[in-house]
Amino acid sequence: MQGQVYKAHSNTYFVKSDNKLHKCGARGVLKIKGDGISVGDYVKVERGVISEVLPRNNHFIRPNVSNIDVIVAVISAEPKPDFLLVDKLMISAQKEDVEFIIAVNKTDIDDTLVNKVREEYAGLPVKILEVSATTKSGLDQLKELLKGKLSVLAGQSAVGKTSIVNAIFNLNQKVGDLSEKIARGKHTTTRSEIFEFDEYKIVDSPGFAVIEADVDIDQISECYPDYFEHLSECKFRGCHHVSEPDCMVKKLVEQGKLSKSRYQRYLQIYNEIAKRREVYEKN
Ligand SMILES: Nc1nc2c(ncn2[C@@H]2O[C@H](COP(=O)(O)OP(=O)(O)OP(=O)(O)O)[C@@H](O)[C@H]2O)c(=O)[nH]1
Ligand SMILES: [Mg+2]
Ligand SMILES: [Zn+2]
Repeated sequence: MQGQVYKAHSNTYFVKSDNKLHKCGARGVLKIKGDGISVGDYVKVERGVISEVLPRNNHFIRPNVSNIDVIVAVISAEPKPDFLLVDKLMISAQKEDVEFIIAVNKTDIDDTLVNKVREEYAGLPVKILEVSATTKSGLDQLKELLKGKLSVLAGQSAVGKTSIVNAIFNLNQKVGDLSEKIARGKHTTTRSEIFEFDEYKIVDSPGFAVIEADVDIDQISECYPDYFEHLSECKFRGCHHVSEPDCMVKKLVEQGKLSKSRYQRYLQIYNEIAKRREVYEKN
């Protein structure tokens, strides 16, 4: 039998095949490898045991999902928006060549954040939507963009990812209490899982404060389309736009033609990746 992994609970996997969910185990070697089996994987099952993971179109570390068509980064005014996280999600999407959407949620309590988001991500290949899980405003438009695709909702804890899935599918899953979450750092959703409804397949994922973009230092600037288009105007061919002289990206940031805050976050991500490589090379 072949099918797709819809959810994974420690060593048990639920594989959808012939419109049914089958509870399966997995061969030892597949479990040991960290990225052995993930939600979204197409797998071969023999006698109730996953024996093989078929080649993936793409793979993400956090949330741990594969074969994704579109990433929806959810943000809200409360909890405070984390643009660093949005940037990292966008880097992953660029690297894996996956469509990227930013859903600004909770517009029923704040309608100003969307302007900031539009400014910050101007000219980039991203669709920015205003939604509210509470009033359901904007959800039809979001739904339209997700039709026929496997999408994943990602973003900080308590931005309303599960609330959006509930509102779209008229479900009644547990959502968290915002104040409790911020106080205790508790996540309400603990595992990624595919929800399927007609032509929609959506992965609701647990919120992460930090997410690792699986990119190397030489690849990161290529994951910034707004910087990549100016690379030929930089003095150095492989310019990282950090400490190189005559860098067009830095010039445009200084002139206010590229967002200063996005560039500062770029440096932060760049340094994080550089540090990780140093540690890796030492060991
Ligand atoms: N006012 C308002 N509150 C919302 C909206 N969407 C979600 N909330 C509230 O935000 C809180 C967190 O919602 P969740 O859906 O649990 O958030 P989550 O992103 O799934 O959080 P994790 O599962 O921890 O990652 C709950 O109290 C929701 O009622 C919205 O559109 N407007
Ligand atoms: Mg949730
Ligand atoms: Zn440069």
